[in-house]
Amino acid sequence: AEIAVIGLGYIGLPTAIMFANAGFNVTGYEIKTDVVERINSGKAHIVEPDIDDLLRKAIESGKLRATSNPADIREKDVYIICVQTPLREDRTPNLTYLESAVKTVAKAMKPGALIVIESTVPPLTTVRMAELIGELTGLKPGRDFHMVHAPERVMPGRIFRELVYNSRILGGITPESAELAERLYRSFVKGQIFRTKSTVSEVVKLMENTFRDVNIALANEFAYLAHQYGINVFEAIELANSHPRVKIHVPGIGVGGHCLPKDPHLLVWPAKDDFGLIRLAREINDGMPLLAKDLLFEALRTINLLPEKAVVAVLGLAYKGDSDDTRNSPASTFVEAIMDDVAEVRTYDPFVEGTHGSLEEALRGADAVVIATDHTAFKSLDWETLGKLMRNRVLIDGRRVVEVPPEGFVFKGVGRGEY
Ligand code: SAJ
Repeated sequence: AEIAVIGLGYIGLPTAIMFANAGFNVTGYEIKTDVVERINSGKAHIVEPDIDDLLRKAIESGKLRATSNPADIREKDVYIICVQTPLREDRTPNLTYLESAVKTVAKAMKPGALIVIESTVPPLTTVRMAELIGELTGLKPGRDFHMVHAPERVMPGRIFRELVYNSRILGGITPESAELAERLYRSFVKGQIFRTKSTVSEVVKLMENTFRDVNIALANEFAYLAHQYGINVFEAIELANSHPRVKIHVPGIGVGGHCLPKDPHLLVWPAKDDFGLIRLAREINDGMPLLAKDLLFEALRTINLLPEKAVVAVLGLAYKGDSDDTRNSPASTFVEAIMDDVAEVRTYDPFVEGTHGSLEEALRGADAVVIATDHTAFKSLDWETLGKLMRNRVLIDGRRVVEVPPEGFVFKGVGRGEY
């Protein structure tokens, strides 16, 4: 079968590579022409373990080619849509990328084609998109073409392993659609494959991330409590988790990335009723950078430094450890939240361009350091030496990176009520 993958981002590119290396002829369609050029020269535009080797293999074998020309994806057997479905300012889903991808496919496809949506979408979207294709082409969904929602469930940083070994949910608009998709995905998936209806797979995907978001919100609420009672929330969580049926998540400076901050909103958006728990969890998690801000200002008060005089160095810009992805990063929210109140905000991240190119430069003459991302490299820093570069020594840990507060620092951390 000839495959076209629409959208070559964090999910589309790895998926295109997997199908190409499984032996399919894959055309990757992407509107950003600089990305297309890069990929065709064998270089990935995203950071992910093993991606460069696997991409080079796919390009050199001639099985994968990227293009910005819609004519190159005409009359393929399979279309796999991997475009983003972000939120608008008002927290409603922006489906314009998806709709435009679907229209591109409708123009290019022939009868009998299988169309797969891997993007995370609000419930009922796949059925609606099938209807839209039907209107645009005059073809009948389920009879003249097949359509499936096959949500991606991979974790950045482990994408190639999880693409192979995770189980996969394939939601068809008809049973036959799901069967066709199963045959396709079996070419590289070693995990279980479950077939269901498209609305079920849409809900399943959104429930998974909502489950994680709500659980993190609970952990974050426990962190607030720990400050009230003067205890270390991490010690309490570890002890609670020794119970056989308790598994509390990890509190921190916030919940970022492209999925968790968005998916709970997508889940409830088409529903008629209001869903308080899911919305409240989002609010708690969105508010965490402000707890970190409070801790910073408390610490500055301890050393009698007015915020407007303070030089603050933020370590980490990525939304999570050892990633270069800054989408919805709590670090950015934190920076914005303190920007107008302090003299200077500096940023340093080993994987992302910040205001300063090295940790030492960022810390020289600074009054406070705030750790906003749990990069492995931050866990073994020599604070005694780094402290000597600083004008004042305030250390705020938003991510449980510092286990024992270093000597000579005023230390505060999210959930660290004991200091
Ligand atoms: N975080 C916490 N506490 C925790 C776990 C995470 O504060 O206990 C924070 C992280 O620091 C980060 C954010 O949450 O800022 C999200 O990170 P993550 O590692 O939970 O998830 P993502 O966004 O990298 O990937 C998630 C995964 N979903 C689940 O684990 C249910 C992944 O499997 C999905 O494929 C992905 O979303 C997606 O694309 O939907």
